[in-house]
Amino acid sequence: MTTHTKNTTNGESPEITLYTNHACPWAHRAHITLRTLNIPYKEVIIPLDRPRDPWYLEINPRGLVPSIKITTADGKLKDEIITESAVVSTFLAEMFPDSEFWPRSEEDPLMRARINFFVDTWFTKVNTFMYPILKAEGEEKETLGSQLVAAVKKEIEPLLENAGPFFGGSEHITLAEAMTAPFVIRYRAYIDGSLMPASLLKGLEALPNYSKWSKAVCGESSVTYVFDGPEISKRTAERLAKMKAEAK
Ligand SMILES: N[C@@H](CCC(=O)N[C@@H](CS)C(=O)NCC(=O)O)C(=O)O
Repeated sequence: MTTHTKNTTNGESPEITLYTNHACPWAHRAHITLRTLNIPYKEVIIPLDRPRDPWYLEINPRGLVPSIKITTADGKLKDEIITESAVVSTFLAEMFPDSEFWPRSEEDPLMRARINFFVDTWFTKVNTFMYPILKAEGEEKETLGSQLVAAVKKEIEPLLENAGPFFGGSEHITLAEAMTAPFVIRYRAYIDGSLMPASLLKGLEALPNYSKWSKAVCGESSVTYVFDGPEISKRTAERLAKMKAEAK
């Protein structure tokens, strides 16, 4: 178990345990949120290459990471379990308010709507290409790669017009980045590991708003501190090879 002991922005000390695996993009969302909001936590790594232990299935009956367990210093929450990465990050953002990361609804409902729309767009219009590209080979990989670039150009580029460098003109990471950064940074690792075509990088770099934003995202320590690109790329390549062998 690793312990991260930074203080929270408001000085209170909740006890949070994050059940995670550093290879998981969904768990990565929780890491980014915890680190950005400066929330102390302990981490328990859940191995994903074997069936979950019964004790973990009691925490999360779905057997997935991430999950968190939280007890607050004021005793209002005692060993509460929260699961599902978007729910975990939004819960933390509301428990530990930081108006740059996720404004309170009464403060700025429009910004919340904009962030929600951005995240929805990323996952419905762009990220749907990621696994098909990873699985494809040769010409098909290239074609899907250019379709992803076209989707970023059409759907994401206009939403990043006022990025500064983060979403909505923010100088700091917002929930929009916490939700999408695990994938933005994986695209780079997959291109480096030849699992995604190099033409994808060229296409994305030619988009001025996305290019500036993604560079800022991938340079943030809250995004990089648990991310090992070559290792993730290697593991993904192994998983894909296994899936292909099983399909034969
Ligand atoms: N919708 C879930 C997805 C989480 C998820 O799929 N986690 C994967 C690792 S990346 C997992 O725990 N897989 C274990 C399994 O399927 O047995 C979330 O957003 O938290």
